[in-house]
Amino acid sequence: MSESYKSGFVNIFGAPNAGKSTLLNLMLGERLVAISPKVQTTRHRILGILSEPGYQIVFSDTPGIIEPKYKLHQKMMMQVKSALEDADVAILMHDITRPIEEFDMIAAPLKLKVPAIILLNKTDTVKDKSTIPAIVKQYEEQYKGWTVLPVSAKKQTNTDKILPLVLQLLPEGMPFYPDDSISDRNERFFVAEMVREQIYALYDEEIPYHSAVLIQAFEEKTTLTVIKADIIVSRETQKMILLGKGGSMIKQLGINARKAIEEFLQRKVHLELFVKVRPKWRDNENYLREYGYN
Ligand SMILES: Nc1nc2c(ncn2[C@@H]2O[C@H](COP(=O)(O)OP(=O)(O)OP(=O)(O)O)[C@@H](O)[C@H]2O)c(=O)[nH]1
Ligand SMILES: [Mg+2]
Repeated sequence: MSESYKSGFVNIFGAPNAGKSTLLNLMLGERLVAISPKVQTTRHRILGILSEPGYQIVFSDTPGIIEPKYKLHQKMMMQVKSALEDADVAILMHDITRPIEEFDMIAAPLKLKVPAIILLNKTDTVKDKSTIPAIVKQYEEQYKGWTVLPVSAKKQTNTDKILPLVLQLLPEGMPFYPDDSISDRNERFFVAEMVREQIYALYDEEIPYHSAVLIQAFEEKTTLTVIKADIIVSRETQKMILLGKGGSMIKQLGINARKAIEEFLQRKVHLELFVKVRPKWRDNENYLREYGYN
């Protein structure tokens, strides 16, 4: 007897830094979306599409849920809202070492009407592993009907259980995307994200939170791809920090970002970065739109 085809939207929600983007990359087996130890790395809803014989899962990575302080944050939470609206299955991620009350504060306002899987992530950081079953039980009792799974997305502990769980909950249906597409976003988007990821990795303090990356040119030449990108910051002082002494920091940023982009595009890349100051861009509707935050 032939099995029916399954397809649906599996949207990942949680607090900043829970490991949502790490999970998306793990499920796709590809370094698609940006990850960093700093909070608020993801600013968009980003689809990651997994097509296999018999099913297509359209995962959505979403920004960590926060109380908005800027228009940028409001846009980020709009992205979360859109993911709430079309989810067939929700994955709620939470750092297992954080209190359950924090999870409640995130989960309750979502008012989920779809089946959910709670992933208690970062079990590798739990010193006394024997405490894990009791924590899981606490969530199971509070969230009856939802499956609770302790995992480490980073160390890939227990993560082989995620896909079967998702497939159990996935509705029957036709595929939404061609089976060779991996995302709804184009190469330019991911290239900008890679520059941003390297900014998160290289700079401390407020720099990453004040930075946006705008691809100005993306030209495929015969032997390489020429990419020109603007890095937008809010203040002149941030520009100085980005550049570093004698341009040393931006040079390093360029090298790191180029390596990541070359790996992604599987092509040689020539990358030029320009730093521009746009005061208060995070609260400016026009700038936000220009930088792709809709
Ligand atoms: N120790 C440990 N670290 C993890 C695990 N999963 C993710 N991380 C780390 O946690 C940090 C945040 O991971 P992300 O995947 O960027 O988290 P996110 O939920 O997408 O964060 P935002 O986009 O800011 O909301 C990164 O430094 C990851 O390497 C895990 O299982 N164990
Ligand atoms: Mg993320």
